[in-house]
Amino acid sequence: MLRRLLAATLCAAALLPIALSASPPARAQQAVTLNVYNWSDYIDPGAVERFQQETGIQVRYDVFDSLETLEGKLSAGRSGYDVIVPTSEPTFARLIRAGALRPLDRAGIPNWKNQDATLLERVASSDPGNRFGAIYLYGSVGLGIRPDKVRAVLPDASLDSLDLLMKPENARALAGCGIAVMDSAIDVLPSVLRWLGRDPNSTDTGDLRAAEQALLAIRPHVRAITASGSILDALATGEYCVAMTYSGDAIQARARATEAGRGVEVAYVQPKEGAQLWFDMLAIPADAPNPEAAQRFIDFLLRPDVMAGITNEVRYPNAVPAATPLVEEAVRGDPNVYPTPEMLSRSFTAEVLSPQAERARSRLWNRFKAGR
Ligand code: N2P
Repeated sequence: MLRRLLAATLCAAALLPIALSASPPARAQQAVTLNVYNWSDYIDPGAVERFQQETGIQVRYDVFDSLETLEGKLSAGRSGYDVIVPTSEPTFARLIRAGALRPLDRAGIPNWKNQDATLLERVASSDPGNRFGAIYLYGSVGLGIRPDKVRAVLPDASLDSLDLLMKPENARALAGCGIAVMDSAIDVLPSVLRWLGRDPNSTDTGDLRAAEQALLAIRPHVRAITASGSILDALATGEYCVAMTYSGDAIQARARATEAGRGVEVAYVQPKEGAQLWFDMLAIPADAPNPEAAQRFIDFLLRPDVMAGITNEVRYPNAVPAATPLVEEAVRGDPNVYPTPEMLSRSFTAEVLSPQAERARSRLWNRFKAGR
């Protein structure tokens, strides 16, 4: 026993210089580069700059715009990333099960406590004990639309339903002014199944066939099945009348369109059928080259002032309640940004499916893209 204690003490002593070098002087840290892999249009660039200035850690920042791309990059191993932002279900949960993530050391993340306990509990279904991830931002899947253009073509259509996109007669009518769907089976199929009145997480062949038929029926009217990032840009310039995408992306497009002042009006539709709700997590790959810098970055992001700046910029809600009073009134009061309890009660979340079921979904998706 004594020997073990002694060994532990020696070990701690040996670690001491490392622990000390984790804090300034900045000179010792100049060589550290933090490799971040985040969604596109998903941070306040000022926050990254501030982190670099405060810590002396250089940030190399890459972006992706679908879970498929993130999973592809990570499954190859040795991604070289220190911080990634997978959605809690299915990607984050899958990465945990595969042993691809490093447990967070809460002692190195004092701002961990700033997170909303109820939301943390919600994501604990994919990460029991919240060992592997802090909540970054969350949101829903719905439609970015140009209400005036849609009304001009479909004066009687209600603007609160996925019917706008999924009913073939609507899609046909709207084809001329532009329909887009983000290129992600993972984030689109659940809503299509829900619209059909089926289980969003169904693996049943009949359900999937129904989803495929519904998608193929609108396929001739869809102009683009493309990266969510390019949908945001095109929505902002008025290229699409209806685009299936992430909530904050549509709301960012609205803000950009308003700023440009060219008369493009954009709105977000959270489907009344029930929207898919997702949580994006801050996580560290098991083989991250700089896990300590990663922890500092996560801690920095969980600061109320930093989080508020991010929400103001990207129009997604965060899980730090102390940040809410610092968020602009218009953003904080927008039920499409911070969903109402009523919206939440109608929402659903994705689940992890078997690899076989995922493959069936991605084959279905490829047929939708090809249009046959
Ligand atoms: C940001 C995309 C939102 C992330 N452009 C969806 N989980």
